[in-house]
Amino acid sequence: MTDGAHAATGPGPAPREVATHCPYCALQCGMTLREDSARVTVLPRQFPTNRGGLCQKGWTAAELLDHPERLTTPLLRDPVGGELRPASWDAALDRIVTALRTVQAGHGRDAVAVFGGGGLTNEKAYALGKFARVALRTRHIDYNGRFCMSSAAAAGTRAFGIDRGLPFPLADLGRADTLLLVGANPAETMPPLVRWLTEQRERGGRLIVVDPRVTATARQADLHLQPLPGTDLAVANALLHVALTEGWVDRDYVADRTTGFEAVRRTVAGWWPARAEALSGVPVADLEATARALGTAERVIILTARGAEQHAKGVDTVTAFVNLALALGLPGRPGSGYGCLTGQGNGQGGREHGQKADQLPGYRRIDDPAAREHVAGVWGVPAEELPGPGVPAYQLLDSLGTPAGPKALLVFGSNPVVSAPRAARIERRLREVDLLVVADFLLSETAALADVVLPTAQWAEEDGTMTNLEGRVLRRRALRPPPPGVRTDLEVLAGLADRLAAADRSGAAAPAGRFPTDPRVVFAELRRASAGGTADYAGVSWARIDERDGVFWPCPAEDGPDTPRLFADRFATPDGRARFHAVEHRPAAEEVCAEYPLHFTTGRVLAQYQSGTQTRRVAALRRAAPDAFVELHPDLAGRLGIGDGEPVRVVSRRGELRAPARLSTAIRPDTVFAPFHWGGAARANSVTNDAVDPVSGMPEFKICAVRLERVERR
Ligand SMILES: Nc1nc2c(c(=O)[nH]1)N[C@H]1C(S)=C(S)[C@@H](COP(=O)(O)OP(=O)(O)OC[C@H]3O[C@@H](n4cnc5c(=O)[nH]c(N)nc54)[C@H](O)[C@@H]3O)O[C@H]1N2
Ligand SMILES: Nc1nc2c(c(=O)[nH]1)N[C@H]1C(S)=C(S)[C@@H](COP(=O)(O)OP(=O)(O)OC[C@H]3O[C@@H](n4cnc5c(=O)[nH]c(N)nc54)[C@H](O)[C@@H]3O)O[C@H]1N2
Ligand code: SF4
Ligand SMILES: [Mo]
Repeated sequence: MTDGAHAATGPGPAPREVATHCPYCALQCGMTLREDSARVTVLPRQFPTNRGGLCQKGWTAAELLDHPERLTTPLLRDPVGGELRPASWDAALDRIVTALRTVQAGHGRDAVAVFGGGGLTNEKAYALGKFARVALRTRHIDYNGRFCMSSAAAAGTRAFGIDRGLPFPLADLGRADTLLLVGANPAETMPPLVRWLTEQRERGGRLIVVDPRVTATARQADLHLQPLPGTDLAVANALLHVALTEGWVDRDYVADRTTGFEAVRRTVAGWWPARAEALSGVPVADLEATARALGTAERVIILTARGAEQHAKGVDTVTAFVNLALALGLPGRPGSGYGCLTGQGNGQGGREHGQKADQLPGYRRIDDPAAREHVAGVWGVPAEELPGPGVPAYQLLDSLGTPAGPKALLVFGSNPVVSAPRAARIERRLREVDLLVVADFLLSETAALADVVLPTAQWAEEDGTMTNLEGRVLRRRALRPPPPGVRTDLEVLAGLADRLAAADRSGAAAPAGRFPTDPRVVFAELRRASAGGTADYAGVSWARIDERDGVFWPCPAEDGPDTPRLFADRFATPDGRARFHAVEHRPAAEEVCAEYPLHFTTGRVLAQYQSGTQTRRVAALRRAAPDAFVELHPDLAGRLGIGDGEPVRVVSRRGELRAPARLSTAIRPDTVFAPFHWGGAARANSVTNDAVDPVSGMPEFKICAVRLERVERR
C-alpha cells in the first residue's frame, strides 16, 4: 500500500500499523507505530539512517498521544480573572482575528509577527510562511532554526552556494578514514548515529572529537581535543597552518575548484599551533596529530554541530572548518567532505520553504525580484504585495511590544520562554504584546503566557513530509486522526486565513480557500513554489518517496534523478567554484573578569528534548533525567566549597539559574555546563548572553561569563 498503513494480520481485533519516523530530531529514525485496542506502541523499523535503532526518546514518543495533559480544546484568557479557560474554536479564532485586525489597523501590517519551528513538516512550514506574507501581509516571520542552524547555513551558502547540512548520505561516515567532530555530541543527541562511528572505527578509521567536555562521544574518540569554549576558530586556523607547512594542501583542487585561497593562506600563516594552544588550551602535539590525520588520509569528513556554531562568531568558525576542508580537497570527493549535523526533526526542510525572515520557498531570497515574481505567481498575488525581509528571531522577539516592534505574535512549534537566549527578557517582551497566540498540543511555558492557546495535532495524527539531516525528504504518516476538538496546524492556518479574508472588505487579503488543509495539496503547491529554486522539490512526489527510502533534494524533475551527493563536478555558485573566506579568531562577546570568572556553556542530555515540553512529560524520560544540573570540575568545586548534589547558583549579568551541582572530571576546571531543557529557576537561558552573529543572527548559547555560588541552606 502506498500510504504505508495497513492492518496487521493475526488473531483478535486487527491492530493497525504505519511506517513513519520519530517526531524528534533530524536523524528522523524510521519506526513503525502500532495501534492495538487504542494503545499505541513504537516498533523498530529498518531505515538507512538508523538501521533499526532508536533512542529512548523515540521508543517513548507515543506516550504523549494519550497524555492526560494533552490539550484538546482551545483556551482563552479571561479578561477579568486572567485565567486560561476552555472555549470553542469559533470563539478562539474570532478573538484572534479581531485582535489582529485591531493591531494592524492601529500600527500597520508589520505590527503582527509569526514565529515558527524546525519541527514543523515541510507543508506546515511552507503554509506558515505563505500565511505571514499573504494572509497577514507582514514581513515579520522567523523561527527557532535561527537558534539552531543559521550559522552553518550562512557559512555553507557563502562557501558552496547552497546550504544542505550533509551534502552526502550519512552512510559515508562509516567509511571515513578520518572523521573530525567539532562541537557535536551525537552519542547523546543522535544515539543511533553512533553505529556509523563504530563501523568507521572497526574499519580502522580514526575519530577525533573537539569538545570542552569529555562527552559520551569524546570517550569513543581516538583523540579528544578539549578547547576552551569559543576557540574553535583558532583551532581550525592552526590545523590549516600545519597542513600548509607540511604540504598536505591539495594544490590542484584549490586551483581547479575554488577561489580566494590566497587571503586564507595569508591569514592562517599567523596561526602557528603554539598561538592556538595559548588561546584554546589544546596542546600543540594534539593539533599536529589532528592535522596529520586529516591531511594524510584518503577519505576525510569534517562535521560541525552546535558546539562550534552557537557563537557570535559561528559563521566564521564554520567557515574556518570549511576552509580547512576545501584546502584538503575534501568537498565533492567520494567519501569525503564537510557537513553540519542539523538538529531538529525538520531543521533542514524548515529552513527551505519560507519561515525564515529573508526567504521564500525553495530557498529563494525574498529580496530577489525574480524569486518574488515566481512565488507570487504560485500564490496568486501581485509580487509587489509581498512584504520584504523581516528580522532574525532574537531581534524579533526582543522588539515585541516595544514602540517600533510587533504588538501581536503567533507561535507555531517553539517554546521561546525556555529556549531563547536571555530568556527572562524575552519572557517580559512576550507579556507585553497585545495578543499572544500559541498553537501546541501541550501547555508549554510559552503557551501558559498566551491569550489564546490552540490545541493542535501530533505527529502520529497527520501526514506530511520532513527533510532529514541528509537532505532526504521523508514521509510522516498518520496512524489515526487527531482526538475530537483538536485541529491540525494547516486547519488552524486555513481557519484564520478565511476569517481574515472575510473581515477584509478591501479584498486585499487572501480569498477563502487559498490555504488548503490537505497536506498532499499543500505539498503539490510547495513543489511548484520551489521549482527552479536552490532547494528544488519539483520532482519529489509522495509516491516517489514511498517507493524507496526518501528522495534527496535538489530534485527538479519527477522523471529525473535526485541528489544524494552534491559537488561532484561543481559547486552551486555562479562560476561553479567554492569560495574561501579568510576568517580571524575573535573573543567571545563576554569575556571572564574578576566578578564573573568562569565560562558557562550549555547543551543537551540524552533523555530530554529541547525546551522539554514534550520529554519532561514522558515518565521514563523523567526518571532518566529528572532535573537540571550544573556540571563542574571537582577542583573548582573544592575551591568554592561545593559538594556533589548541593544546590548552586550560576550567576551572570542577565540573571541566574539554580540547580544541584554535578561534580565531574569530564569538564574543564574553568568552565561550567548546564542543559537547557528546564524552565523556572533551573532555566539555563536566564543566564545566557544575547550577543548574536552579525551575519546569521545566531545567538551565543555556548559561552558567557558567570560566577558560581553555593545556595546556603537555612
Ligand atoms: N537528546 C537530545 N537530542 C537532541 C536534541 C535534544 O534537545 N536532546 N536536540 C536536537 C537539536 S535541535 C540539535 S540542534 C542537536 C544538537 O546536537 P549537538 O550539537 O550534538 O548538541 P549540544 O549538546 O547542543 O552541543 C554539542 C556539544 O558542544 C559542546 N560545546 C560547548 N561549547 C563548545 C565550544 O565552544 N566548542 C566546541 N567544539 N564544543 C562546544 C558541548 O559540551 C556539547 O557536548 O541535537 C538534536 N538532538
Ligand atoms: N541555552 C541554550 N539554548 C538553546 C540551545 C542550546 O544549545 N543552549 N539550543 C537552541 C536550539 S539548537 C534549538 S533547535 C531551540 C529549540 O527550542 P524550541 O524552539 O523551544 O523547541 P522545542 O522545545 O522543540 O519546542 C517546540 C514546541 O512546539 C510544540 N510542537 C512540536 N511539534 C509541533 C507541531 O507540529 N505543531 C505545533 N503547533 N507545535 C508543535 C512542542 O510541544 C513544544 O512546545 O533551542 C535553542 N536554545
Ligand atoms: S535519535 Fe532522534 S530521531 Fe532517532 S529516535 Fe532518537 S530522537 Fe528520535
Ligand atoms: Mo536545534
